Amino acid sequence: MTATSWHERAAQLEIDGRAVIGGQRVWAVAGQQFENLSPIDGRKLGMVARCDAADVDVAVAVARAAFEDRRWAGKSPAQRKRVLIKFADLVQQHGAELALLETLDMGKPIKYSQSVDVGATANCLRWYGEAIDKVYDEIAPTADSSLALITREPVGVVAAIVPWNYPMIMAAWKIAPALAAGNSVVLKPSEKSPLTALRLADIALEAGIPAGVFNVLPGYGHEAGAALAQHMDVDCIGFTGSTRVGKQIMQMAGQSNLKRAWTELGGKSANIVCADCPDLDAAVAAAIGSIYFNQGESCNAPSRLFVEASIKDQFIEKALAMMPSYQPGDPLDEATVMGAIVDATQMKTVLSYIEAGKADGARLLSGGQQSRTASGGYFVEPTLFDGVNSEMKIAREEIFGPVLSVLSFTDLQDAIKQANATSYGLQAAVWTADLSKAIQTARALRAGTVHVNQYDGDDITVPFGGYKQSGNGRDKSLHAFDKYTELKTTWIQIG
Ligand code: TXE
Repeated sequence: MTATSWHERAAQLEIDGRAVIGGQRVWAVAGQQFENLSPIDGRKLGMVARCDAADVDVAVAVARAAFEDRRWAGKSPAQRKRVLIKFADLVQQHGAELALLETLDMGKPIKYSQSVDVGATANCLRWYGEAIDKVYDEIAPTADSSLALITREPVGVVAAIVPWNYPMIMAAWKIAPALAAGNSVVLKPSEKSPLTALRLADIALEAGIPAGVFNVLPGYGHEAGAALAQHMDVDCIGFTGSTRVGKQIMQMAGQSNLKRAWTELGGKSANIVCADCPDLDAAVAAAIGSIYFNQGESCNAPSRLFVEASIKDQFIEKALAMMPSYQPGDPLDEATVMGAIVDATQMKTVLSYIEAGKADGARLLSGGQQSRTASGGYFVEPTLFDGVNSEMKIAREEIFGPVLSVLSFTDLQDAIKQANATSYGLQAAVWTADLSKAIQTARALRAGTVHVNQYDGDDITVPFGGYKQSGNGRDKSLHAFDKYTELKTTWIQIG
């Protein structure tokens, strides 16, 4: 489709901002709404239900009832598999609409909404559907006089609170394993990007997920989100978002019913490029591509680039040559690779970090400005700082924008030490042709994922999550079932 036809389609879109509870589209009990604005041009997309504690009470009661009567949990894994695969197929059939909603709502390029977000969402639903009837329980090696069965059961009512950077994918990472395992779910999307989550709930119903099993409540974090985290009848919460809110979620879980709380939080990932890097062009392309992808709004973005001093000038020269291809463009143009920042607040945050970098004495080599101001939207140029050190604010805090900081090193052990000198521990990378050095460095890096000679390793089959204040538990892979199931032991006396 051309940019014009995407714009025409966007103009005809009808936005339904009502919540989905018990299979019905409903406004918030108190009748409150909020405006949904597009970061592409500031245009109002529609009104959305501003759900709060009263709506959470209704949705959790509906989800509990659905869990108790076993309308979903009581289906065989093979039956749940069929429904989830249909759900995945329907997500693909509705792919153009979902991609358009995602782009309009949070500003990412339509090219990636289609190829990455829709594809990964469908793949995630399909994979957990496919997996669930292949997971076996266990029998413990006890004495002959007894039999001890170790079985997995759904935890019950799962609340999922997700952010705005990959609205559909983050929702899928929570709901797919939770639903496959037989739970009921209440999903709260970010107030900055609620639209695709609401459509996913419609599509789930069409696929055959029984009403009440998957509910979606749009609303603010301190209202609907906090009410879910504090609720006495929510058994488990799966959260992705900032470390600040992740800490609050764990406190609220502890102060209420000790619901299981799983958090996937921020990052400040280090990418270490040694002078013996086997392919410098690939290292430059990965460093640049990974920080500017999704406008830098990725928790695993490699925002700290450690380059060995002897190759730094060469590396930066090659990096600067790539910058023109990452200039922000119209997100509805299929050629665009850098879209809009999610909203004015986030754009101001990113620009203020750029000012902090300059004030701290980092050298701004490229970008640093707002861009496409005439559009009425929120765009920031891809930005590259050299001469950064680990004490600077831009090297310590998560920016969540297209800002890359280059730090140089002469001693690998010192680079590893600096890479680990952060409260985060989501991802890291090392580039070297020396296998022993690669493995030793990968072992020393305190991160949930370490890449060697690449940064794009990503598959639904591998766990995703962090060490330290990047969170606990893991999304993706069979390990995600650990979060949404309880282990039960049943002792049986024999003879
Ligand atoms: O995230 P929040 P924000 C980081 C990133 C970004 C910063 C702020 O650095 O610049 O966080 O983004 C809900 N109780 N990440 O403010 O607030 C909220 O409604 C319960 C990293 O948008 O953490 C939304 O649904 N819920 C990150 C979700 O939490 C609450 C992705 C995330 O919002 C709540 C997003 C509360 N008190 C931001 N307050 C990543 N790791 O991918 C908010 N929420």
